[in-house]
Amino acid sequence: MKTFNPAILQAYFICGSQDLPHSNLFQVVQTALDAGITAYQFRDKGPNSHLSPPQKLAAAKQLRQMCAQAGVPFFIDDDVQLAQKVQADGVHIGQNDQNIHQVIQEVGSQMLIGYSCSNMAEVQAANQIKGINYYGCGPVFTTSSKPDASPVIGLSGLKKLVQAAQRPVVAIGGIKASDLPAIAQTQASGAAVISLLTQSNDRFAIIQQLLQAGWSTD
Ligand code: TZP
Ligand code: MG
Repeated sequence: MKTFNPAILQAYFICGSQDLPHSNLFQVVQTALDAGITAYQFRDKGPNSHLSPPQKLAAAKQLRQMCAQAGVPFFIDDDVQLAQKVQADGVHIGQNDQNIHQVIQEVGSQMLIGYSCSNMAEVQAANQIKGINYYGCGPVFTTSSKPDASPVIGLSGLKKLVQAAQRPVVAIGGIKASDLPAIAQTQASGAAVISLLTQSNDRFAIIQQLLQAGWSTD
């Protein structure tokens, strides 16, 4: 069993090739690791991904190693097979991805499991499922990184989901640095971000702000 420390949700960086059309994925992730992100998720999907399946496997292997070297948990989005191939620390599963019960059965004893919950019904259903470590709740704000995102829930929606959740929550979707104190006030355990870091020219400063937002440690 992997032990799960909710503090890994504080500064949770997500990206894949589709998020970095003009820069080197490995360099960006290495900078983020050096600056202190607490988790990294390789999420490579959609029409703008520019990795073939073999390139995706090679990238996952390299990113996995970089995270291990930094002592930062490495998650894979929506691809249990790939996560197994590279011995990821965890998988993140969406409501429309592989069935969560199947995933728990296949890898729950080896890997951490995150699950996306965008509304109260999804949180309440997820609370009944044994073996999930955290929920990703959002989009809190409008996001341009996920074209098929669920409706925006806002800070008040996030707060309600955090209250109902029987697991730690990482907030996601359209989060900017100026939003972090308000997000932390909802008692979320952290923020998961793509564009806040991929589109920043001062990743170090942003990551300090993520780390210092005053997260709930419940
Ligand atoms: N799931 C819900 S919103 C989102 C995902 C993967 C995208 C988050 O990206 P950004 O750029 O931080 O809004
Ligand atoms: Mg997904």
